[in-house]
Amino acid sequence: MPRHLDHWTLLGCGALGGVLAGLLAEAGNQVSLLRTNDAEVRLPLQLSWWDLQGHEHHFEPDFLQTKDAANIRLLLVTTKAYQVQSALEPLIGQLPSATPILLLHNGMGTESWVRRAFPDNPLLLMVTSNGALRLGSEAFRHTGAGETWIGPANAAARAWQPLAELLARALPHAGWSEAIHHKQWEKLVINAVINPLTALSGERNGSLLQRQDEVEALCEELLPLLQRHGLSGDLAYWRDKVLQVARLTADNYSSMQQDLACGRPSEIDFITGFVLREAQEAKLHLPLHQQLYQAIKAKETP
Ligand code: KPL
Repeated sequence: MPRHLDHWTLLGCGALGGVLAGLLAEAGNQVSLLRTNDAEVRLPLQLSWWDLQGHEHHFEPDFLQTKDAANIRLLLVTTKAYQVQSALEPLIGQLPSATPILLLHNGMGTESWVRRAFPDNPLLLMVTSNGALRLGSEAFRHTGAGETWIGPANAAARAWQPLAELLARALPHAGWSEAIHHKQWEKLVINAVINPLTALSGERNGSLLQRQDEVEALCEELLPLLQRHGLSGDLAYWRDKVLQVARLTADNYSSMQQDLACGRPSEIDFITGFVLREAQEAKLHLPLHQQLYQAIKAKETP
């Protein structure tokens, strides 16, 4: 089993990153936060987070900068998808090639760049349905228990399967998946339906329970693409899967709704944009998803 498994360095500390940092620290792992940009950090860094039972926790992670890259043994990237490249770029040639990189974000499409930039590092992908909320720059709340999966994106990553056990000690449910791309696609379908619809309406996820025809039509358009990527499941399967998440997260605002409401860029290029690029390659037309993409882009750019 590779050494230093219990020292995690997190790049990106948004809602999910903050909660993961808290859960990992609570389970006895050493947690460091890395900044590769010049953003100022107030030290000592004190993170507060609230668990699912509403209990408050505090901890003080180490704070690392790009110059400390040689000491990073395990890198968990939890930035938004559109920040992955700029956040990792300063680490090219600095990060030890034996250090595994774990990518965790909504959407797909960052993997090929990371693969090119860090060709020798073990590359793992992570998918989670845990809910998290950012309450302030250093305060987070775990809002929903979910499943977490990690799996290999290259051959070197296969030796890192024990990470799944380590995560399982910290998170409600975590496991290893050799079919991690399928897990990513499943989450992608959910995000491609729930996120743009709620971001445009400004409503909570539960509002989609009254819009089942639209949910179904969006799922139907995706079916040929999903089949092409080896995902079985008929229309009823995908519609019910999306509606189940809408039901379980009924009181939540989707991340895209929150991003647009706060004037931040959205992850649309890595969710619907990724879907449309894949569809184009397969010569498939997805007019409803195309419309959603354009509508979000119009709302995103003032
Ligand atoms: O992942 C999500 C998101 O908001 O990005 C869902 C599952 C839709 C929960 O809100």
